[in-house]
Amino acid sequence: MMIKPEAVAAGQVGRILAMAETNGFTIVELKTLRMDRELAERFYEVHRERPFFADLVRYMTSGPVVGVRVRREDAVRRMRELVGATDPAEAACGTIRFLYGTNLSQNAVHASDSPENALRELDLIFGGSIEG
Ligand code: FUP
Repeated sequence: MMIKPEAVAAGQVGRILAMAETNGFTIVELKTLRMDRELAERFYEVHRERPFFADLVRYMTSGPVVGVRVRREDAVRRMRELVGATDPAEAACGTIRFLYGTNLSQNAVHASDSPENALRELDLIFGGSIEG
C-alpha cells in the first residue's frame, strides 16, 4: 500500500499503519519518498489515457508519500477491503478511505489491486524483493 500526500501532510501515517497492524498485517518495509513525475507516471501507467491522469500525477508528486510493504495471507484482497472504495464518500464505515480520505482523487491511500500489480508496484518503490 501507499499513503498518499494529503494523508502524510495531515499527520495520518501512524493511524493508518496502526489500522493495518490491528487488522492482521505485518509491516515488513516502510519508505518515505517524494515521487518524481517519471515514477508517478510509471506507477499509474494503466491510467495513462484517462482524463484524470495529469491531475493524478501532479497530486502524487505534490508531497512525500509512504510506501508500505505488508505481509498477510490473502493480503491484496484483505487490504483492499480495509482501504475501501476509491471514492471516500462511497467507502464503507471504518475503512481507511472512509476515515481519512478527502475526495475521489485525494483518497488517503493506494492499495494494489492484484498480486501481479503488487509485485510491480513494490519493485518500483522499494526496488527488488526481500526474503520471506
Ligand atoms: P483504486 O484501485 O481504488 O485506487 O482506484 P483506481 O485504480 O480506479 O484509481 C486510481 C486513482 O486514480 C485513485 F486512487 C484516484 C484517481 N482517480 C481519480 O482521480 N479520478 C477518477 O475518476 C478515478 C480515479
